[in-house]
Amino acid sequence: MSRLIVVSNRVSPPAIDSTGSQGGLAVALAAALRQSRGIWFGWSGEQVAEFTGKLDFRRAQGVTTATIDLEPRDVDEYYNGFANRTLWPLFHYRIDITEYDRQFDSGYARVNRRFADTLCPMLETDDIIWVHDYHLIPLARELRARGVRNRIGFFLHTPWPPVRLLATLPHHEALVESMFAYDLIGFQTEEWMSAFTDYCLREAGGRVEPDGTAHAYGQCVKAAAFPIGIDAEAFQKAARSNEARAMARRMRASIAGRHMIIGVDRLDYSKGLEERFTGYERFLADNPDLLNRVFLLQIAPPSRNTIGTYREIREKLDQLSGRINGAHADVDWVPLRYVNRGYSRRDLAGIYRSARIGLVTPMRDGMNLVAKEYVAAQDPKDPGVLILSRFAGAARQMKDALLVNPYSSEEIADALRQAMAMERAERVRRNSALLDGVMRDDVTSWRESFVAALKAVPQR
Ligand code: ADQ
Repeated sequence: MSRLIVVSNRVSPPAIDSTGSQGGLAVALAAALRQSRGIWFGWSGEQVAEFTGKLDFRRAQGVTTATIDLEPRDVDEYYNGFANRTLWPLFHYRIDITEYDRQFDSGYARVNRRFADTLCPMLETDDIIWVHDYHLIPLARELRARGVRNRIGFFLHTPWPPVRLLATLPHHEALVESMFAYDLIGFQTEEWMSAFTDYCLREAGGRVEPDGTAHAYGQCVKAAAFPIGIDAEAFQKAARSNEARAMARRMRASIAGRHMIIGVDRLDYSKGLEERFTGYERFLADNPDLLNRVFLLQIAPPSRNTIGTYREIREKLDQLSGRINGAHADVDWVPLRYVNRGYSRRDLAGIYRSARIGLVTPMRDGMNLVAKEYVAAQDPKDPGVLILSRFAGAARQMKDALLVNPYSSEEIADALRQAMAMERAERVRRNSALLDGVMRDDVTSWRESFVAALKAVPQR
C-alpha cells in the first residue's frame, strides 16, 4: 500500500485528544495517515534565527509528523505576507485590501523551496503526496524540479477567484502555470473550479476537456470539485456527550426562555461579522415586538492578530457591539453577547444545540464547516434553523437552509424573522434533509474520493 504524505502549512498535533478539541480535518487525515503509515509534514509554528531544515519527527496515536522551524523573515514574508496579506484577501474577492509586495513574493518562493528541499529526501517512489491550501501552491513545481515523479495532488480550502480579480496579481501566470506540476487539483465547489478552468481557457489560451482536464503551457492537470465535510458522526456523538449536555444546561439557564441565535467564526473579514451585526441591528429595529425575546451569541476567537486588517475588524466589531447594546439593552436583557475565545468541540456542540437559529453569513467562504456542525448538533425532534450565506461554498449543498445575501441587512433581518416564526414541522423537515447531506458527504468520504481520484491518475 502506498504511503500518503500530507503537506500543509501547519501540522495539527497528532494526539487525538479526549476533550474532543481536534477538528474533523485533522482526524480524517490522521486516520488515512495511520492506515498507510504516512507522514504529515509542515511548519511547526516555531521560529529559529537561521533556517536549518532540521526535521522534528514525532509519533503519536500511530501518526508520524515531521515539522520544520522557519526564520522570522519567512514568517513575515511567506505566512503573514504573501499567504495572508496577498492570497487570502485576493481569493476572498477583497482586492481592496490585498497587498502586492515583491518582498512577499520572494519569501513565498523561498519557503516553498525550503519545504521541497526538506521533503524530498523523505519520499519513496510510490508515495502519494497531498498538498493543502494556498500557502503551498508552487510546491509541486519545486518537487518536480528536484526529480520527484510521484503522484501529487493539491486541495484548495478557499475559493478560487474569477479571472479579472486574479489578473490583478503580478505574476499570476507563473502562479497558475506552477499548478500544472500537480496531477490533480481539488476545489471545494464547481464554481471555484470553473473559475480556474476559465483562467486556463481565457488567460492561458488552453483548453479544458469535459472531465475537467485542463491543457495549457504544454502540460495538463485534472481539476475537480471535492466539497469537504465534517466528521459528522463524531460531531453528533460530541453533541450527546456529558460535556455538551452540561453546556446545554448552562445555556438553557442563561437563555431564560428566549431564543438564542448563534454565530461561531474565526475573527476574519471574510466571515461577514460586521454585516451580520448590522443585519441583526436592523432586525431589532424592524421587530420591536421581539425585543427581549431573542439574543445573538457571537463567538469569534481572534486570528492573525499581527496583521493590521485583522486588528481593524476587531475594533470595528467592538464599536458595533457597543452601539447595538447601547441602543437596545435593558436592565434584564442584552441583545448581543460577543465573546472572543475558543471552546472545545463538545462545548461548541452543546452551544449549537441550544441555539434556535444558526447564523452563518460569510461574504465569501471556500466551504464553511460551522454550517455543517450546526446541523449535525441539532435535536432532530426539535431542531433549530440554519441561515446561510449564498456565497459560502456550503450553500451549493445546503439548499434547505434559509439562503441569504449577506450584503443585504434587510435579507438577514427578514430571514431572522422567518426563522423565529418557523413551525416545528418545517424545522424538522429542513433539518432532516440537511442532516442527510452532512452525514453522507462527510470528511471521510471527501478524503477517500480525493485520494481515489489521485490514485487513478497515471504516474508520470
Ligand atoms: P476556516 O476559514 O477556518 O476554514 P470554517 O470552515 O468555518 O472556516 O472552519 C472553522 C472551524 O473552526 C470549525 O470547525 C469551527 O467549529 C472551529 N471554530 C471556530 N470558532 C471556534 C471557537 N470559538 N471555538 C472552537 N472552535 C471554533 C477554511 C476555509 C473554509 C473551509 C475550511 C475547511 O476558509 O471555507 O470550510 O477551511 O476546508
